[in-house]
Amino acid sequence: MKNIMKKIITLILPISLLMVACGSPSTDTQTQPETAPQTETTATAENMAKVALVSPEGDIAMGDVELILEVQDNTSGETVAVENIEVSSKMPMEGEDTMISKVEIEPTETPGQFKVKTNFGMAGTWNLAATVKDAKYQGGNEITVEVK
Ligand SMILES: [Cu+2]
Repeated sequence: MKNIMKKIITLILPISLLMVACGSPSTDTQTQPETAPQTETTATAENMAKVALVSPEGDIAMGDVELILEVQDNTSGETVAVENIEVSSKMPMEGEDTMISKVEIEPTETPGQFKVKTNFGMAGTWNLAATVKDAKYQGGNEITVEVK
């Protein structure tokens, strides 16, 4: 019985956290799946990659944005043509629930680069948590974006 209650609580908690959005209309914020748990595959230095923001280079304005993210080999820094990436777009709020924005990811003509569409509904610091989804490569990191 205790275990069942624990399960129910851990299911309800994240949902209730997502119910409240701050600052922007609730239509702007949508549920994103949490970052998937690490796969069982053992990672070595040869198949670790990171995700970097390549565009835009300057200031990012509030509202709808199109970003270009690139997957790079951790060791060589070279672009890696991975199958896909997962990205979440969140703004941590002091004393309020984290704002979570919808993210759309499309491949570009350049292998290893992805077009990421999201909405920065508020000025301030946004965190893009990126995870590599590929049979050979793995890795993930957070990209911090200052929105004006
Ligand atoms: Cu906010």
